[in-house]
Amino acid sequence: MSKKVAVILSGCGVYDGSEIHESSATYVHLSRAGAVTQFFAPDIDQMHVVDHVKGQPTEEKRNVLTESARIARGNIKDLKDLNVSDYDALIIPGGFGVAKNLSSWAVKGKDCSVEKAVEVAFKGFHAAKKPIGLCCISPVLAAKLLPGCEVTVGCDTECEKWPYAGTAGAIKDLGCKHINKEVHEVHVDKKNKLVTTSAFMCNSPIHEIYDGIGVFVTDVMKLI
Ligand SMILES: *[C@@H]1O[C@H](CO)[C@@H](O)[C@H](O)[C@H]1NC(C)=O
Ligand SMILES: CC(=O)N[C@H]1CO[C@H](CO)[C@@H](O)[C@@H]1O
Repeated sequence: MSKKVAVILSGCGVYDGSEIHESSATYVHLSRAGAVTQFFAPDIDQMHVVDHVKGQPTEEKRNVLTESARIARGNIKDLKDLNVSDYDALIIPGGFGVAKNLSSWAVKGKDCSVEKAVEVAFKGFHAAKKPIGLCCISPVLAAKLLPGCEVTVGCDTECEKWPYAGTAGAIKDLGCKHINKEVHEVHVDKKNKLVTTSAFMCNSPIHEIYDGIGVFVTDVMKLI
């Protein structure tokens, strides 16, 4: 029987939704591993819509589920209908949508709230001892929901290669352990069945991000 993996998206586009390449890499590597992917997203408005040419917010309104459906090729369900017993693992790709729509991390940092349906899904998989994979900025969800857990978002010292290294500090402030890892590496928190990798938190060529997500997906599958 093929393993079934639920993937939660947060919109379509790095600055206001899911990072498209991370989502696509996840989908490709899951397919190669023989898994069946089912996408989910919350049926809510995006915090805002960013013009990806200008890098500036526009006046438009867009819906997270509708936008995520573009990446999912229509293979998507409302997150409130996710039944943990139907899936073997959960993966949440990165992108600012995680910090703007799945949580308010972009605005409030470690004092953020997490979207209710995301919290229910996350805690459901964790309670069922099913693996959870988080990449890029998504590990902040684990840091917020699972105090004491171990994650990586890459490196905790800011430099040209690691422009978002401050995130690691905020994760530590939440009482979690941050482990420095390269873009082609993952950290596995065995106790919590949590697999994390930096992906685009690292300023590195896209093929390295793609390959890192390959390792990440393989390690999530191993924990099933
Ligand atoms: C979830 O799925 C299980 C197994 O298929 C089923 O027994 C249960 O009733 C479902 N829960 C909900 C809320 O639909
Ligand atoms: C958790 C969270 O902050 N989600 C927000 C995503 O964006 C919408 C639209 O602004 C808000 O309603 C949600 O609260």
